[in-house]
Amino acid sequence: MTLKLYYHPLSSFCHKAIIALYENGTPFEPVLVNLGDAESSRDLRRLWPLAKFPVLRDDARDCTVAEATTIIEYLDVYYPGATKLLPADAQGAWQARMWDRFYDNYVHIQMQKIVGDNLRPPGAGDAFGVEQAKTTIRTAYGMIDAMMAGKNWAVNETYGLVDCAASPALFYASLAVPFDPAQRHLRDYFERLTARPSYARVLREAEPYFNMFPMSVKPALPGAKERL
Ligand SMILES: N[C@@H](CCC(=O)N[C@@H](CS)C(=O)NCC(=O)O)C(=O)O
Repeated sequence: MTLKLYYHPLSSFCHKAIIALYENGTPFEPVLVNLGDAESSRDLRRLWPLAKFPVLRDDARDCTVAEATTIIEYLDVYYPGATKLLPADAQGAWQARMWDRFYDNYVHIQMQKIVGDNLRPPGAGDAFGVEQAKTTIRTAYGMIDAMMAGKNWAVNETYGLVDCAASPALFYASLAVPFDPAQRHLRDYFERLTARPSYARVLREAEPYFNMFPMSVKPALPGAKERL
């Protein structure tokens, strides 16, 4: 198989890339990274010394592609499918890139800051930074609620890059900063994202790892609470 994806099933940025692969049924070999295992860690560092995942290795084209956004752009160009992940029109393209940056920088990375605080040594937490991150996420939620009024998908009413970015960012961020029930456009958008078959599959595959999530509140499959 030509494409290998170095990933972890719980990793939010990996979810973003895997959604894109599942959207188009793109064949790939998943390589589960265990940074606690010397060999697995060395294999990833050989490709990408920063040891951040996802990393896509394309042997057929002799390319190593890091960064979830770039992986999605790469797939869109070299392994296209029925779901066009980046808009073809110039207006849609800059909007997709802007809102993708928005979700990564102001939701996803802020969520990582909050979650990562639980992994710091005792006494080395950053309570002030965590509060700042929560404030940023709340501001972003307000923007998303306004932006999604009367819309199904983020750009051009077509599922694509921004929706891939939004899915794991909102899934994990909502554990740290629950949605305001009054923000119904945000809530409805999130429900559409988690119901999308590509992301529903990613979440089903992540479920066995949910208990590893380093916060007292654990992720759950959408609808799981209602089924209890
Ligand atoms: N900017 C990168 C971020 C990737 C990232 O933060 N990945 C996390 C998992 S979600 C990771 O590699 N964590 C392992 C570590 O930091 O040791 C992207 O967009 O792909």
